[in-house]
Amino acid sequence: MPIAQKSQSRTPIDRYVPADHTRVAFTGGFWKSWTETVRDVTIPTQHMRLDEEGFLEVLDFDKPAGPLVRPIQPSGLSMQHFFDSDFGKWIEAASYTLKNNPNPDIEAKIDAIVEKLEHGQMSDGYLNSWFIRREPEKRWTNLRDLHEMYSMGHLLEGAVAYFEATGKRRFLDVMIRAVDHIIDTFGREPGKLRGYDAHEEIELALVKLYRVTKDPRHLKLATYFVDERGQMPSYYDEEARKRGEDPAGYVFQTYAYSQAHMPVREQTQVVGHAVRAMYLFSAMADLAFENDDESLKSACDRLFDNLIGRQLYVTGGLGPSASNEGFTREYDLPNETAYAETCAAVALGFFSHRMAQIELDSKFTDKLETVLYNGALSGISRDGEHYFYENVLESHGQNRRWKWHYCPCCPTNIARFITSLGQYFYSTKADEVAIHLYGENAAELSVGNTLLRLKQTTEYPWNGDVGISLGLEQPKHFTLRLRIPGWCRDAGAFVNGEAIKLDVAKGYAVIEREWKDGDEVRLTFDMPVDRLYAHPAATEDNGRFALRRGPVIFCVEEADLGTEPQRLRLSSEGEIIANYDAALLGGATVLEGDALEADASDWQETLYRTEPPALKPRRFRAIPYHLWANREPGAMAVWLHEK
Ligand code: FUB
Ligand code: ZN
Repeated sequence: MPIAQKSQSRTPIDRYVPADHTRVAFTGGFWKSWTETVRDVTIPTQHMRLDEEGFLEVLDFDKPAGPLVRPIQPSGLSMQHFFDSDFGKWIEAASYTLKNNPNPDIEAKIDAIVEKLEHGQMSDGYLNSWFIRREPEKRWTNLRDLHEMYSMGHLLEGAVAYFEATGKRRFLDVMIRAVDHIIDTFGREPGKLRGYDAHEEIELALVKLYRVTKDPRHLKLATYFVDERGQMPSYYDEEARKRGEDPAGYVFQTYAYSQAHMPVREQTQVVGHAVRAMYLFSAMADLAFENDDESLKSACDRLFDNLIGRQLYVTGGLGPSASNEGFTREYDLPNETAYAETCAAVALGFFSHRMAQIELDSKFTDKLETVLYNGALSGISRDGEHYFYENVLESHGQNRRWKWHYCPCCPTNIARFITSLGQYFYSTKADEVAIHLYGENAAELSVGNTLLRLKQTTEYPWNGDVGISLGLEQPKHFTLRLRIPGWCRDAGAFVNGEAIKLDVAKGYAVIEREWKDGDEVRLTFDMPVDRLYAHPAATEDNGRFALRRGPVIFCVEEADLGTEPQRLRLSSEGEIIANYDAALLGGATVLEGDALEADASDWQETLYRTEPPALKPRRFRAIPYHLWANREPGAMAVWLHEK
């Protein structure tokens, strides 16, 4: 099948560039304590876990490989095949903190890993601790199952981040040599393998590398991997036969598992493994941006719409099924068995954010905000050192946060998301500044050649009042685009105290004028408590609603209720009040109201009877979903039964 070509008559893609996260400081408000906790607790403790769990030992290239820390699974993969990815992501997350908060101890730990990687790297540039130490003869023989490029991709992202934070080139040079080796090995040129890794990741990492090196070969390789994906006959069939295996014996049965069942531009439904899908789509958005590729942009649009229209949990979680760590049928959104991996929610943040740089539309940044305040943030505990891999929307108390995981891909992913958070708040281009997210911070942005100092003063997401002050050396004419959140039905805007009529384009209020130092914009977003109902095809949620206030989705926990929240019946109309509780897990808004509880007191040993249970009135309290499972064990529900 021919590779889809860029349309000649395409509309040029209008691009925004994200803020430099090191120039966005969370000086107070909601994100201050989260970013500090991740920097001061999460990053150091993750290194401790990597060490004490035996992960770092895989880098002792001079020693014979010891017993496996993680056994081989039926797919042929051990988690240990991709331990390199965990160092890569940890280095990336840690690096994002270093510029503004130099930390010689963390830097020394990164340097020690880099030294070992450099020492172990093969003379042709190949770098993967598993294959170098255990099965050198098998390298590049199973791209379908064994994650070689996935691991290298994460090391590459780590190397780029570390170089940008410290200016040290050593790790970057190691990884450029590894990429040179991949360029020599893969591609359409005669003598090369026409392969691509089944776990996407290297594609977006290569775009990051290209943005640093400006070496067109790096962009070309990323483009090749994305264009080659799903071409038939399948590389994975051919590769399996070369290994002497019958391709029909593939454990996951379909290459849809890896979004490799058809060329990416022909895909219309989001399928397969959720993290893989989001990494692929992030790379596609990157390449649409870099290559001005309208056909890739259209594919991303279709897939994004399919995801948010039919396959996304209300929390921004995605991928309901454990069996493929991913998608099943549309509208299949079970709550108690939701897989909704933290990595997938974080990666949807990556994808949404990238889409917003190509086309400024709040449908993208609304989802970025949803994952940020809900389905991704739920993946880390308030103390910063316990995690969820699966982010269920309902529990009977069996789901507890863990200190480390059998497959610890999620902790470093949520860490890198939060340590680079500033980039998601703002974007700029020529004479425009876009504000995507709200939360107290102080930022320095470049608008053309002008330095703009922006300061948000707000209690968001607990309160919908946002003050934005502008600092400029001299007056400057530019357009400010301010996201009006999709959840908000009544928004107001004021410039220097005067109400202005909202001119909204694709969900962003547009204010074009000459701005001067000291100008103040104030936004007011009405934040009532909303009851959200799901599409009837999402049958698990029939007869239930979820509570949302602003960007935050709430849940009811047994810790507040004293019984299982599944027993509650809530009215579709009764008043639900929002109160700020300073004592709750560092401070959070909670919702309180009247409910009915199915009374079990007259049932004794009866399991079934012809009379329904009596309903007794009581109060209930709901807390932000991202804070659940930070107190004593117990049941939880996001979707509550309607009376
Ligand atoms: O396979 C590598 C990572 O581990 C995936 O992205 C996660 O889903 C977990 O399986
Ligand atoms: Zn994960």
